[in-house]
Amino acid sequence: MTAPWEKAVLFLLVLILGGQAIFVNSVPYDYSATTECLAEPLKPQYGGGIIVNPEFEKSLDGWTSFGYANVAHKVSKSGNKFSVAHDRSVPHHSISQKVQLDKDKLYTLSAWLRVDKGTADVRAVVKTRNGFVAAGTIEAKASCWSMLKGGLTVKTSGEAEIFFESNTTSEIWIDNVSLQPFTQEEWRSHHNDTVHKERKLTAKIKVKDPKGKPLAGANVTVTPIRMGFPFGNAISQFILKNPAYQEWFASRFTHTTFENEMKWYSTEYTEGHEDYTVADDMLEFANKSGVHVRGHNVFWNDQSAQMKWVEKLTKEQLQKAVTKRIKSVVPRYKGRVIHWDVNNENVHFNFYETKLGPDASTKIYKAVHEIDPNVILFMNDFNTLEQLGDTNAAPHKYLRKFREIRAGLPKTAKMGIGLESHFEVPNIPFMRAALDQFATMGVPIWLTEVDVAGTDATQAGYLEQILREGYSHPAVQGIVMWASWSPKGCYRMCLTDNDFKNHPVGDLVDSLIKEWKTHVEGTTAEDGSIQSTLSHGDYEVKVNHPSSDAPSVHKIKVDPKSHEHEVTHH
Ligand SMILES: [Ca+2]
Repeated sequence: MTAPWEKAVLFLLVLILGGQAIFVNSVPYDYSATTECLAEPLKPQYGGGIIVNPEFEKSLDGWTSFGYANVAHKVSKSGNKFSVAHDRSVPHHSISQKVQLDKDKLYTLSAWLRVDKGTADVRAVVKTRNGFVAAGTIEAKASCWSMLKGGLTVKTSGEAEIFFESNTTSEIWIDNVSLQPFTQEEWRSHHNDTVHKERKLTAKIKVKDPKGKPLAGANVTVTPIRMGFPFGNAISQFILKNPAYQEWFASRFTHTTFENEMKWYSTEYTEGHEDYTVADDMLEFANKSGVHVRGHNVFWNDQSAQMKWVEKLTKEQLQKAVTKRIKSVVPRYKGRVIHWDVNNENVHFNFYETKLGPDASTKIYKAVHEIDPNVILFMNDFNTLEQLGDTNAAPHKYLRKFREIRAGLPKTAKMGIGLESHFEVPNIPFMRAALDQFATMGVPIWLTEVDVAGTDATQAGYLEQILREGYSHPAVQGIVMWASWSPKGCYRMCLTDNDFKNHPVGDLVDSLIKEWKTHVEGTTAEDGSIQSTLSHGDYEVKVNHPSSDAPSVHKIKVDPKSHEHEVTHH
């Protein structure tokens, strides 16, 4: 059997430059990930990439002790060979391999890990000339093997050393390690492949005359009206009285989230005095503009986001208040919001669990589902893609909470994975590897609050990397940015100034929207049809033919359910 990586290196990319065809070996990206713990590890991705002796078939060749750990070579009952770092008195005493890293490349890392007792968070770390770079974390167990998937880039080219550390001093078992470098061109080719497969399709438009006969030689112009891929931005209540803000927003985005206005502290700041006026008005603006709304949020699990009156309630009183809140906000917006962030920042915080018991979140999700069975119930949290240092929010921790909540819900309940994406400096290979892990859940994944801190020259470049990675990941189904405007500034990132003139990040967003939409013009063939590659979305089709003076105008929707469209010219 041919290993996937062998097929991969046989794949040839043809670049046409100045009329010359150049053949480049391009390694396709392996999007697979395993989030179940297995009795035996799977083969290393890419045959191990640049790792020497990745499967430990040749004893410990290429590997050395890191710190003061002792390293052993072992064989399982089924004959699998692996390494064990033992006698570890501190977390980083481990096993390592020296590698040469290039600052212009992106590295995808994977490894299979196990511990000898209990569980431990095991982290892959790369010691570089500029310090230590974290590349990914997984919870390793004693009974089975867990796959760590991550990645990194480095600031300076040169020798580096990869090792695994844990938050305990138990043995770490390591096997089937892979570190695969990708050039920038290869990384872009992965984006292009996904965009072609997931965001576009070959559409056929057949033009007929009023008698139903194919109309050859007709000039057809296909102009995008609305992007099919959900791409949005948060809004604030300032949009209600500001026509310039309304025009700027509605001409760009298909989806939105209200920054604060649906939150409990906005609709019932004083106990018993509910006021939905602002949220209702914003929803009306969104409906009028054809913009879909993510409901944000029923509750926020952060202690510091609670009203004074809520903090003072007894357990019984809080339970009543929680039920009342659900029965108030969920029916009100039933059918009018596509998602609910149900108990925001579930992974980081536990206000409701602390007050009401460990299954408080599950009960809340269930109650929302019972009232609005069609709304997608999202978990929504930060740092999972953004900060490897925040180990409380690592992908495996997020998934543990996700599975815990899902296990308590009826099978019919639809859940979604919301990744806030408040970035500083993105680690793009890690971001992709984390999304691969979430993709194993088979539910909608959205980047829900994308922004980049800082206003320096790097901000637009980082935002571009993040948005392209999200748009080009096969499992991501929508992106909403967190750049709602207010006269006093934005949360962390403003796309425009106060006159709605673009900042560099705004120009970037506009250029991506332009790139992601497709325009086509052509002439129908003998069979009256024109065929072209179009991005998913709504289009206006204008037909001109010498048989009539005026053009005819039609609307079509291009999505995976509809490849062929028929229009009648006058
Ligand atoms: Ca092995």
